[in-house]
Amino acid sequence: MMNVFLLLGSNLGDRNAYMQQAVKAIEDEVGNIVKTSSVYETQAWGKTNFPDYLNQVVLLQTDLPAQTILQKILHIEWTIGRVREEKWGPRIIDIDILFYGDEIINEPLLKVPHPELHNRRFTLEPLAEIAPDMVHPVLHKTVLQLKNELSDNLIVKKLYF
Ligand code: PH2
Ligand code: MG
Ligand code: MG
Repeated sequence: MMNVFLLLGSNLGDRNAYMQQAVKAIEDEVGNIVKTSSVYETQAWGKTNFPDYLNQVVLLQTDLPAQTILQKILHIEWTIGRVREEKWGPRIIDIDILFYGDEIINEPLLKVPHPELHNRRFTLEPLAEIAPDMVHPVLHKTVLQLKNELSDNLIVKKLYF
């Protein structure tokens, strides 16, 4: 079994409902969720004039290959109703693979660990809540260390568990 960390995000419409739909679809179609972080409300990163996001990290265990997981999460985004538009633009749901065990994947449409993970407080705060000791297989630092070294000071606040 592989430990797979996913990041969920939503900053458009009924954010709570979309996040819940995503968690349920992941359980049904991708694998057993063994841990979930709290839900955080986070300032939009990249283009900061966009509405705040909800973000949450989930840990699941699955035997599926990473490419299959990618196909499944794209399908889930699509069934929830995501329309792909502007890069970093508002979206009702986004599901990204953060870690796939400690594997390093460098394919055109799939880079794991997520290449921006270590630069983003909205990712590292929820990730550190459930996996502070996880070692980043490229940077060889724990999630907690990466969080402590962040220079991203956009607001990230824990909403509820
Ligand atoms: N996702 C992005 C761009 N900016 N900002 C926050 N706070 N949360 C996100 O999930 C997010 C973002 C691209 O996927
Ligand atoms: Mg994303
Ligand atoms: Mg994405």
